[in-house]
Amino acid sequence: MAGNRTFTMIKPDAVENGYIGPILEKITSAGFKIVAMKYTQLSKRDAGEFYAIHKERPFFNELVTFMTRGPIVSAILEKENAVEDFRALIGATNPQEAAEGTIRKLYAKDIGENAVHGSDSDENAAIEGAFHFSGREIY
Ligand code: IDP
Ligand code: MG
Repeated sequence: MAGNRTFTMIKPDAVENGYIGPILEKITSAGFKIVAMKYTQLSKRDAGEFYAIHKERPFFNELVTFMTRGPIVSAILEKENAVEDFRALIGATNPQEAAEGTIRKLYAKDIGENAVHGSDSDENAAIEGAFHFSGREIY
């Protein structure tokens, strides 16, 4: 059975462009409940660890530089079928290929600076949520 939580980040490009409000509006309008949320900035070490699966990819350094250049919003979201539904809401990794009305289509520039993160599995949603939230928060 599909889980009911996913993890997201509003990435530095979207924060810089003033899109925190519009993106949160899209998320809550789509029926996601915000279970935990914070405004923070990743260190290079944190970003490298978070994206460790992409360590061997040619864009890894660019990705770490991008994800650490300014503040982000990280959040745990709740909804039935959360992971799959949230991936549909954000759209394809490359905004040029993202469906009309998706968050990346509306607010992202390119495949690197693509406005939002969304977990790709229930397992990764749990790992990523735990990475960003200590467990001392109530959620
Ligand atoms: P996803 O975020 O849609 O799951 P992944 O393939 O897991 O996409 O890639 C993680 C992140 O790495 C992307 O969201 C994007 O910020 C960055 N990225 C992916 N592919 C490229 C690329 O070809 N060039 C630059 N950055 C990329
Ligand atoms: Mg991914």
